[in-house]
Amino acid sequence: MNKISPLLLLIACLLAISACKNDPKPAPPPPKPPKPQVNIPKFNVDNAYNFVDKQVAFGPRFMNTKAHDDCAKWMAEKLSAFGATVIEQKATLKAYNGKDLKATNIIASFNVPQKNRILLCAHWDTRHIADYDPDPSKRDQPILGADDGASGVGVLMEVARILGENGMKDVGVDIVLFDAEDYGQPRDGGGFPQMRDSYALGSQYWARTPHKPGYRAKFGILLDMVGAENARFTMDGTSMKYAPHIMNKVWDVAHKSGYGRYFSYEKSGELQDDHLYVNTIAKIPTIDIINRQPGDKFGEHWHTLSDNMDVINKTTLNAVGQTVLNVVYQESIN
Ligand code: AHN
Ligand code: ZN
Repeated sequence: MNKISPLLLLIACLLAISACKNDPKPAPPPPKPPKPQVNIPKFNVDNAYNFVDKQVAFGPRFMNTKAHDDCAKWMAEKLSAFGATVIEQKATLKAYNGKDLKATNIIASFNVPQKNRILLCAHWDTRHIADYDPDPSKRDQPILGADDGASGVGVLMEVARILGENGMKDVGVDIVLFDAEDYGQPRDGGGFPQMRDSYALGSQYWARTPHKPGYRAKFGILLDMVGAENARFTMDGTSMKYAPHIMNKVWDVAHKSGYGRYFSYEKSGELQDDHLYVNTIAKIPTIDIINRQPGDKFGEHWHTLSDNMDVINKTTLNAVGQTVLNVVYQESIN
């Protein structure tokens, strides 16, 4: 008589089912969806290096020269081919020596309708005189500007190619290549009366007259002299005055990405670079990633005829390019 009555079994089953149905305990929450992860694309440093080399191959690229205008055309065409909306902003700017400089700022925009924007910038012109060359007889010659000019542009052109190929979410990017940064008055005046703010004429113009009236970006990053082997990016006083939170953010990303040896938390003196005018005139908090050696000196090759492809180092270009990409794609999830 060990048999369970079929009737009892049925009742037990029904009870079990109803117990389940009426369980007062809320169902356990479904496992949390993983934090939205974007796959951050890999910076291709060979492309960046070739973009630097290509600019240098045009020769010295200062205003009112054919090499300058040919390089502008190449950059604008390349950036369009990468899928950017490109604006060439032309202006005639008065130099310390009285010359009228025919300048072109190049603006390459991605995800144009997006209001939340990041500004990435560099200057593309090169200095007309090697006024710091060790050989005094050569100080009137123009420089190739592989580091001072081409390096920042080369990195940003590769960033542009990647943004065009991969797209981005919840953020737009404007790459602004400033002209007429480096036609500043030499230390000795060059035989002309002292002129204030004689450097960075292109960025001063753009900051007063942006490519779109009322242009805003959440923050900006300027790249200047980001190609040398021993580059050391310190926290300059101008960036720290106007955009300390951006500087800390970018430096932290660089360290987390494994590029801490280039990005030093050491503070350095204030700098009159393009970012000064983007901060003070356009009022966009903008930092400068710029090579500063001990004593706040620029690299040995600075404003000399040695600023050629020999100083360009792929490991440095990669550290900067991947850091910038990581910052941009971090913004696209936050
Ligand atoms: C001056 O020397 C005034 N400013 C440094 C900015 C600069 C020059 N960047 C490249 N060349
Ligand atoms: Zn320079």
